[in-house]
Order: sequence, then C-alpha cells, then structure tokens
Amino acid sequence: HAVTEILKEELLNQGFEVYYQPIYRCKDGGFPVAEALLRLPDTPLGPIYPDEFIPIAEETGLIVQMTYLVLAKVCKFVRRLLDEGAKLEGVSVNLSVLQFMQRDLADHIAEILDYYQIPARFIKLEITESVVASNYEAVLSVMEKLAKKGVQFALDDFGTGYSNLSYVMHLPVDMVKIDRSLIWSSLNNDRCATLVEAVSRTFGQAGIRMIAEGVETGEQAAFAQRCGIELIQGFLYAKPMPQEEALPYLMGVK
Ligand code: G
Ligand code: G
Ligand code: MN
Ligand code: NA
Repeated sequence: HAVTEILKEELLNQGFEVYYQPIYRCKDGGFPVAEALLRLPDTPLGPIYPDEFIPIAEETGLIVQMTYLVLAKVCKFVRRLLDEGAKLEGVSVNLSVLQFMQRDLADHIAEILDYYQIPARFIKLEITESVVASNYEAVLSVMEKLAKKGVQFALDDFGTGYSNLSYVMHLPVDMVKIDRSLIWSSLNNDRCATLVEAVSRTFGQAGIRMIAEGVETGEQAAFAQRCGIELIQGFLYAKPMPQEEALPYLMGVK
C-alpha cells in the first residue's frame, strides 16, 4: 500500500508535522490549551489527511511509533513555551486504542516527559469513548497508572456512539470534549440543547472541565457560553496551525 510506505518513510526521517489548534477560554479570551494534530502536508502523493492515514496507521501498527514521535515533538514545544514564560495549561495528544495495548506505554511516556523536563500535567491525553468501550478493564488500569504520574485525560468525542456516564464517573478524566455534532445540533434542536446544557453544568459542578468542539459560528459560541462551558475549540477562534503560528496564541500575545 502506497500510504503505508509513505508513513514508514515519514517515520524514518521524522517528516510528520504536528499542527496545534489553540483552544479558547471563555472567561478571559486566552488560549491556555492546544490540541496536537498530525499532518502530512508534503508527500509524493501530495498532502494526505488524518482521516485517511490514521486508520491505515492503526491497521499497520505504525500509529504506536507515530504517537511517540508526536509526544516528543509536543514535549519539545511545551519546553520552549515554558522557557519563554507562557501561562500554559497544557497540550493534548490523541491516543488510539492500540496504544493502550502497549505494556510499556506509561513508562515510555514518563521517559519522554523526563527527557524534556516537562511536569506531567502539561500533557493531556485524549481518548475517545470507543477506545474505552473496546477494552474497559485494560484502559482503566493504564489510565490509572498514568494518572498516578500526573498525566491528565480528556474524554474526546463525547456524545457520539458509546456515551456512557459510568466512564465519566469511574475513569480519571479531567476534561470532557463535547463532540461537534452535538454542538451543531443544539442550535436547531431544543431537546439536544437542553441535554447538552444539563450535561455540561452537571459535569462542571463535578469538577470536570468542559470543552465544546467544532464551534464555527458566533451562535454556537454563545450557546456554549450559556451552557457554562469553560473552553471552546473551533475554527471560529483558531484552526489547527503550524507550531510557529500557534506560538503567539499560547504565549498570550494574540
Ligand atoms: O486533525 P483533524 O484535523 O482532521 O483530525 C482528524 C482525526 O484524526 C481526529 O479524529 C483526530 O483525533 C485524529 N488524529 C489527528 N492527529 C492524531 C494523532 O496524532 N494520533 C491519533 N491517534 N489520532 C490523530
Ligand atoms: O480528535 P478529534 O476528532 O476531536 O479531532 C479534532 C478534529 O476536529 C480535527 O480534525 C480538527 O481539524 C477538527 N476541528 C476543529 N475545530 C473544528 C471546527 O470548528 N469545525 C470542524 N468542522 N472541524 C473542526
Ligand atoms: Mn481529539
Ligand atoms: Na472530538
């Protein structure tokens, strides 16, 4: 498969780019958090998008090494941000289910954090509900191991597919990201809006930080704010962008 060969090649010469999407904080208009997103802008086949290469990386197992590369690049960037005095809360990195099957995941992450001298709280791992559903016991035990080291977790794509309150109650999850489909539906579906608002308030009261995803319009942002959601991720405020462009957002000068 041509894409598989390209992924191997990019791994060898570390050609992957990591983009950062700054995440907006409603109360002060700052961008204290960003999500790291893999990009392959320049390959022999032209740009290849994550929706195409992530599934292939998962099938071939290449995702494991790719994620370690992302983590290393993210830690290096976080080190620079901290050295330059950023009031950063952290950067989140997506984890695939295969990653949780790696026995040495927690140790390997600890090693990368140690190498770059990054306190663990600055790295937030995003896991989807489907990852949890695929192997609850194994995922829970790895999460607990990492949480003990201080790594934080965000539950991604909340409200799609496998939504299960018991995950939020029993997993060491610091943040819940409301999926963009729910944010979008809420603007023309009162029942959806009421449920999103209730869930957001309830989670917020339980000390779980909320992120609204996929906010593209002022109306959607206003809705998220009415729900008391703390953080907003969406094209309205900032798209995923190269590190150098994301830097001023995270430094608080944009
Ligand atoms: O990045 P969007 O900008 O297109 O990303 C599409 C999908 O690819 C998202 O669901 C995102 O979670 C996933 N994705 C992007 N980067 C990574 C990564 O580094 N690791 C994993 N596992 N998924 C990623
Ligand atoms: O990991 P997750 O599936 O949540 O990945 C975030 C995805 O959402 C990335 O593909 C990113 O490019 C995308 N995204 C971020 N903000 C917006 C937005 O405002 N609108 C849309 N359509 N997609 C967004
Ligand atoms: Mn994500
Ligand atoms: Na999501």
